[in-house]
Amino acid sequence: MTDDLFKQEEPIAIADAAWLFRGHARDCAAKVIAAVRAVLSQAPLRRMQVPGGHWMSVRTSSCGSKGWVSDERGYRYAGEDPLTGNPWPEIPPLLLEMARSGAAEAGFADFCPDACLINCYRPGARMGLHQDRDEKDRTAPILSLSFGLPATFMFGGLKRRDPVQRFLLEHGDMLVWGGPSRMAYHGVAPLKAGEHPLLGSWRVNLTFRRAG
Ligand code: MD3
Ligand code: FE
Repeated sequence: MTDDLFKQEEPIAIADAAWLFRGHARDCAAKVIAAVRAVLSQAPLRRMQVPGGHWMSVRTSSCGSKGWVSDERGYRYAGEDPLTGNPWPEIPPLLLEMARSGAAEAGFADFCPDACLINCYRPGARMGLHQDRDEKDRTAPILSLSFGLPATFMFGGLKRRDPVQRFLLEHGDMLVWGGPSRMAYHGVAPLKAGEHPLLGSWRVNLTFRRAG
């Protein structure tokens, strides 16, 4: 019982300037999920096509002045949702504040994300090893929040062939990536089936970025 009171306070350094805050967003998860649902009512989840013609297994949407889009022509950030033709919904104030304060806790003052990518995983969905290189401003960190079913996160180095570390990302976990780790290869192993009390058979991951 008392253990709970002291748990998950200290961030874990997983790489140079990369921090894992276990359970950071657990207590406000229901509010976060409500805010995400409101965004998705304006900008529905969809599966994106990637260059080469395949379809992602992860379902995505975005909020912020920029949203991440992909089609046969490539990946990019766009001001409008190609599905609706509308600007992306604004980042809900609660989420913006969590991103700002979380980044500050990891030592990144004045993080001002203009894009929040919403990644939703059903069992079997995965994300292959990749770098996030579509953002113009790579000095800004990337902050991620995970909710729902746990996933095995894969974290490599600056070269595709560098060794990969694996660790579990669970409901409420926050990761902050800056400095040299900002360009590290990373991915998500196929999601295992399960039931989460708040999200059923889903994993939801939010990543806040400065797309520029
Ligand atoms: C490490 N998303 O959207 S979040 C992505 O769980 C993405 O949906 C994963 O990779 C997900 O691009 C992982 C953690 C994460 C996000 C961005 C990073 C780790 C990162 C950027 C650089 C290094
Ligand atoms: Fe990524």
